[in-house]
Amino acid sequence: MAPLRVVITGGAGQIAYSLIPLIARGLVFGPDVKVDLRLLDIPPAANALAGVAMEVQDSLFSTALEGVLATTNEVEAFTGAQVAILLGGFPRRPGMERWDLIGKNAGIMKRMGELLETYASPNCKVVVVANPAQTNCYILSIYAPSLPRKNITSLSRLDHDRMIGMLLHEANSRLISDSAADGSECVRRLTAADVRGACIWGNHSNSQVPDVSAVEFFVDGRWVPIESVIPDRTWLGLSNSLPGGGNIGVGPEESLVEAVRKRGAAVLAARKLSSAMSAANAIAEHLSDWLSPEKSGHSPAVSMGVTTDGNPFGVSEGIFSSLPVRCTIGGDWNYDEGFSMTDDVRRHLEASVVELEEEKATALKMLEKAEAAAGSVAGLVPRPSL
Ligand code: NAX
Repeated sequence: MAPLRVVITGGAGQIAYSLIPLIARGLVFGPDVKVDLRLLDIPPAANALAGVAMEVQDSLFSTALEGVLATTNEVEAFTGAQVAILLGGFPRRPGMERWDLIGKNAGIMKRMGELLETYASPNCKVVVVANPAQTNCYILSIYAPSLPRKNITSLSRLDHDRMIGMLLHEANSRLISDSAADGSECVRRLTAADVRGACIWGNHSNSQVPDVSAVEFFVDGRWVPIESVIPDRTWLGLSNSLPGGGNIGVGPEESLVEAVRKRGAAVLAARKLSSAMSAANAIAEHLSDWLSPEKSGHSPAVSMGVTTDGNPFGVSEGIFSSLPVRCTIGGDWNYDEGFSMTDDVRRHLEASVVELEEEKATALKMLEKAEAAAGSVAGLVPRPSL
């Protein structure tokens, strides 16, 4: 079988550095799938990229890696790409407004869309990680109009996994201290496979809505509701004590919701670098649930940034948002219609959707401005369905 051609933009960056070994060891696309890896970065990062290529060679990856090309030539990188992992973006600099960042990255995503449209495989599967990830998906969808919109996704799995990690930490502490208190045998530690029903809704930003209202744990051979293990409704964000219902993100102590929203900032403050190992792992999980022949069709509901067109949750169409999906056999996914939203979650999601719509409008405005400045007379030609 011909190797799977995978392009990673931002190949010299820190997430790529953690992601490449996962791909090369067969942990993303399956152990039997050979990968032809194309690492793209911009010319100022060419030396760093060459260093990464040297390290790939020195690592003697033979399991899943058929070849690796490190290049600053966009066409070479995107030609025939069957999977595109878009990490490359403009970083936020001190003093830079959020809207400036959206404008800079919209320009990069416009170019990525054009490359996908012209050079990639017509069924290329895309995961956008570079921020603002969901809005970047929207820009891609305009400039790669032939690519099925379902093929364009963004990473919200890191937020999802952060929430699961925090739930497991809390649940295991409680189960262990309960068993010590009543003198029973040491309990089995819960793992990620023992949690279901978690979802991140909305934008990959502080407005995201981490939702545990349907979470269940697998304890003593059966699925039990979250509150039977973690009865602290305030910490979980399930309390209805505030006027208007619910207290998502509000409370005297940091709630789970706030902790998930601030986790990226907490890692950055501690490491002086943004999340990379966990981001790479989340990308690997996102892709393997979606595309690995071993896992495809067997995954539980997960959070993915996807098109809202035709969604059953009442989220306005024409944007990309994190929603619960189930991956299906053959590299497809469907909305998880079994998820019902509480009124509280819906209220918070509406605010996040407003933010996504504002980001989209800003990105389009910035692109129009850039095109006008470049003397383009063509202007934007949005897809007719928008
Ligand atoms: P780095 O700054 O380490 O790497 C980014 C790389 O992209 C650099 O090597 C840069 O030269 C390259 N690049 C810039 N413009 C490019 C272009 N036009 N074509 C190709 N390469 C280009 O960032 P890293 O920590 O790897 O993070 C990558 C992106 O992921 C950032 O935008 C970051 O904000 C975003 N994140 C998104 C997350 C999510 O959950 N969606 C979480 C992790 C991460 O923060």
